[in-house]
Amino acid sequence: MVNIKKPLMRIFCYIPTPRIWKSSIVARFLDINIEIRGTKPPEIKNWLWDFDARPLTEEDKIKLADKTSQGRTGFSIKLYKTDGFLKAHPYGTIPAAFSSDGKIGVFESNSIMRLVARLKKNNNNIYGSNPYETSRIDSFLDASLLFAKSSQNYLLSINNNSATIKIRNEAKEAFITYMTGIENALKENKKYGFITSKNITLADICFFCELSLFYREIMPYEKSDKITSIIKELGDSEFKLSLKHFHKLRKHPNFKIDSKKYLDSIEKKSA
Ligand SMILES: N[C@@H](CCC(=O)N[C@@H](CS)C(=O)NCC(=O)O)C(=O)O
Repeated sequence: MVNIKKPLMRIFCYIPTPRIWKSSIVARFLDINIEIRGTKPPEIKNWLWDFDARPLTEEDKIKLADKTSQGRTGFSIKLYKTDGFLKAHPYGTIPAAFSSDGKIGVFESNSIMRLVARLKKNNNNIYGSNPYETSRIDSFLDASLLFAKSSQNYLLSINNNSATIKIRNEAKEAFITYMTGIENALKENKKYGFITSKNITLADICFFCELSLFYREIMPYEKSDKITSIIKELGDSEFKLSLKHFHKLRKHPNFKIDSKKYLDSIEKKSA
């Protein structure tokens, strides 16, 4: 829970993950209460994927055996997804957000983050203050998806020991493209130090979370020393402003709550 008011939405996912931070950081900025339901990544396969998500009992597993479906992205085993879950979430993925009555499903972490921002109607410029600013923020969120696709492919291959130089280099190309746009935007807006505006917006939050997600690739890949870290290879000078922005944001209290332990642990393991 982010605060004590009645939650305006629920998100089901494994935790921690920077994909969820997109929403929890926005919720903190806007003082919106969202409910996050889930468990550690290895345990999520033993949960019922539903609006009313919960750990499965042995009895559930027998009763729901014919309701399982093969996981596609990041899961090599069968998952227990209810019909209600699949109706609300046609791609069957997590993070999975629901309206507080469970009737409307919102998927894709960027869209879930946008929902949080839209729940606060007044005094809110975190998603831009006119249609042009909002759409420019959307442009950065859409651009991040192209990077996220290759990044996810690479990170999953690291997780299951199947990384290849080809997968790594595709991720490198996507990373360079994404970061070049961020770097150029920060250069243009140097006076304020944010990606699109005078203040933090969803573009900055999305950037922070996508880079946090990618950050785990700085840890050594034990299966092969030919797969080396992209971030380390490119060093600090290539995307100077972007990396400075990332390290500045991680110190902000609304970011730090989620990210400190996660990023510190990655850095410790990569030292
Ligand atoms: N681009 C999506 C990624 C969602 C995604 O790929 N989720 C995976 C876990 S990382 C999933 O739910 N897989 C379930 C399955 O394959 O059935 C986002 O940012 O929300």
